[in-house]
Order: sequence, then C-alpha cells, then structure tokens
Amino acid sequence: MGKISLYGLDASPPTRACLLTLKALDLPYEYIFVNLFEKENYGEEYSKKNPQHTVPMLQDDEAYIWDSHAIMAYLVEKYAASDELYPKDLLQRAKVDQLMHFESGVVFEAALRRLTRPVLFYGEPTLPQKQVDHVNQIYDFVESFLEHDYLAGDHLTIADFSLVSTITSIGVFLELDLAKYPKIEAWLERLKELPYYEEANGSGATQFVNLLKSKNFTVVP
Ligand SMILES: N[C@@H](CCC(=O)N[C@@H](CS)C(=O)NCC(=O)O)C(=O)O
Repeated sequence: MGKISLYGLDASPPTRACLLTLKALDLPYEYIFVNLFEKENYGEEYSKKNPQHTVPMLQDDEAYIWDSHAIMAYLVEKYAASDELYPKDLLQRAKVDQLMHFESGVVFEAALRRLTRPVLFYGEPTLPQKQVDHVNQIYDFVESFLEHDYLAGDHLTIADFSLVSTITSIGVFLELDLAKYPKIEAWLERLKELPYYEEANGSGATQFVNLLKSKNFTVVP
C-alpha cells in the first residue's frame, strides 16, 4: 500500500466526505491542512498538483486526485475489502453515481457554494431570500430519495458520505425542520451512530456552521 495524504480542512463538506470514507475503510493517512483563507490552494506547489485549486485532494504515492466523489470511488475501488460502499453491480453503482452527481451539481455547486462564497470569501452581508429558499427543494429531494435506510438502498455507500457532509452544513442558511422531514431525521441518526462520524463529519460541520454564523449575514427579500 502506498502513502496516502488527504489535503483539506474540516469545515469543507467534500473534505469530510473523504474523511468518512478513509475512516470507514480504516486506512492510515496523513491529513494536510490547506488554509483557503490564506489562499494556500492558489500557491505554486498546490496549483501544480491541482490546477482547479479545490480541496479535498488526495495524494496516493505520486498520484494526485481531486474531487471528493472521484476520491471516494478510487479509495473504495483500490483499498476496500468488499465493494459494499461503491457496488460493482451496474445498477447499484448507477444509483450511487446519480446521487453523487446530484450532490455535486444540485446541492454543493448550485446551492451550498453559491450561498457560502459571497459571505465567506467576499464579505457579502446579505443573501437573497430566493436563493435561500432553494434549499427547501434540496430537502424535499433528499426526503423523497430515502425509500430505504440509506440513500442508495439498504446499506451504507459513499453517496451517504457525500450527502451527509452537505446536508449537515446547509442548515446554516435554512434550518432543516426535522418534523417535516422524518426520513432525513432517521437517516441522520443512523449515520451519527457510525463510530467515526463525529470526528470525520460532526465536528467539521459545526465548524462550518459557526464560521458562517460569525459573518452575521442576513437574508433579504
Ligand atoms: N465538487 C468538488 C468541490 C470542491 C470545492 O469546491 N471545494 C471548496 C471547499 S469546500 C474549495 O476548494 N474552494 C476553494 C476554491 O474553489 O477556490 C468536490 O466534491 O471535491
């Protein structure tokens, strides 16, 4: 086995999705903090390794991979004893992939990043109500996806890791009304039972929420 390093920071949801995967697989790794606020991800060294400048980034010996979904899939394919977290069965895998594309395009990019960037990086004091309301649609989607105990079926997959990282963060913009979303509530409870949940996602999600709250942004019509 090669040496694995994960570049990222706990407040970053996709970094946490990868931490959950590393912990689930019980893989030894070095965790390298990347200070986005000091623009370390735009430094010469980092840019050579990841020209998209994003975290997380995985280093496996001499190889560099970025995008949390690609990283999680790679880790399971290469190191897992079974394919449970990322099934080889074509249909089951398609279900996991469709959820990860949903997380990437609809949840992270179109909602979470769109709301976070102006407040966190550009000091924007307000956010438009319409953009915030969009979060409701995401909660509706996830509730409707949850036909089983886990998102892609009756067992845990990397799609759960991906979506739990963003769903536990986006509430800082529009709180998740648990009474309205009982399936999401039960799913979150299930994930919180994982012995590595708090270390890999819980504490980082709290950091993210507190960071955003410290900016005192308001939502305007
Ligand atoms: N789809 C990517 C998103 C990665 C991403 O945008 N990460 C953010 C932090 S949460 C980042 O690196 N932002 C800094 C930048 O883009 O300059 C993934 O899943 O890895």
